[in-house]
Amino acid sequence: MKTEITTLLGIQYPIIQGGMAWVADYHLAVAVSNAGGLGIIGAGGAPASWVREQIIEAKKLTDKPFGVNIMLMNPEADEIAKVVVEEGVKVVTTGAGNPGKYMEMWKAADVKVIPVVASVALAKMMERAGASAVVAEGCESGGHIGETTTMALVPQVVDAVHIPVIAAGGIADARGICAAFMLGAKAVQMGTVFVVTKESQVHENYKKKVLKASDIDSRVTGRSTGHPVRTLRNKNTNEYLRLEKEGASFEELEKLTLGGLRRAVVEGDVDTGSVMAGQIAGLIKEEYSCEEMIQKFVKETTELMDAGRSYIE
Ligand code: TUI
Repeated sequence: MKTEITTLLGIQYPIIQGGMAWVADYHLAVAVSNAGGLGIIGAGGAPASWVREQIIEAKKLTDKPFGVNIMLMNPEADEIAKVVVEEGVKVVTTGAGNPGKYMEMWKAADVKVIPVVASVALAKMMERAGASAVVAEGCESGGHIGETTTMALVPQVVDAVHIPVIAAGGIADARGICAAFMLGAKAVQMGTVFVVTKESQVHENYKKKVLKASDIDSRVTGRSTGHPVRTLRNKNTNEYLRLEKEGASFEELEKLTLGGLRRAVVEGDVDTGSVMAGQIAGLIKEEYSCEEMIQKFVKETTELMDAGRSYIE
């Protein structure tokens, strides 16, 4: 399954694991990279020292390329941006902001930069700034999201830039991967499917909640504050959405989300915690190892691609 992205990154399959805060640690990233995809360590809101330790552990366990995702709202983003250079990380993805101010430093260090974008405007700006590729992430995704769906966003970004585009949001099987290729993407990034893999260190309650979710179980909180976040519905989202409707202040709403992701992922409090997951959670019913899952995707994607002509008479 060679594409512009597998060549660019030196990986076997065009499958990238999302850099999910609190979830994507070195265990998960190494499992995905060793299975032929691109594993990513998600810095999330963690300190730079944690990110450095994770990179060091990952290097002990794989010779394959892996990446680091820098969530740009992290107060230590400036330091993390330097850590990835110092530790010789080959690929950096960014989220929740514009990484423009780091681009020169990363390019000088030969780091491949792949910003996650939710709009054509940011994709074009990132191409001009020297990005190697972009992830076009639709609002089906879990966590912090933009406005536009994957189906609408990906072809518009593909037409707007010359660098390869990676599709994300709402993809969790070979059908989604094929659809992404049809939209012009050269790879996919998936998050929710990797949350429930055997190598994922998230609390068992979190995995169970994702595996039990149906198609209509996600909610978007924070639209009123300008920070929309998709999570699986629970006591926390009910309370948040009620307060948001009543016009609660940013501070009041913030109190509900603060630390919520850690509470859900680490402590397993999936009632008052923040269970970030994409709309595709309803499709995910089984726990696989990363190797099993990636092999299944590759086999089924190849079969579906070969069967392509049979879809029209
Ligand atoms: O970043 C993500 N997803 C995330 S980050 C995250 S950590 C978090 N934890 C608690 C509350 C809130 C966040 C969880 N999920 N995806 C990539 C992404 N980036 N989606 C949307 C964007 C984005 C949005 C606006 C990128 C840039 C942007 O504006 C750029 C500008 O011009 O400033």
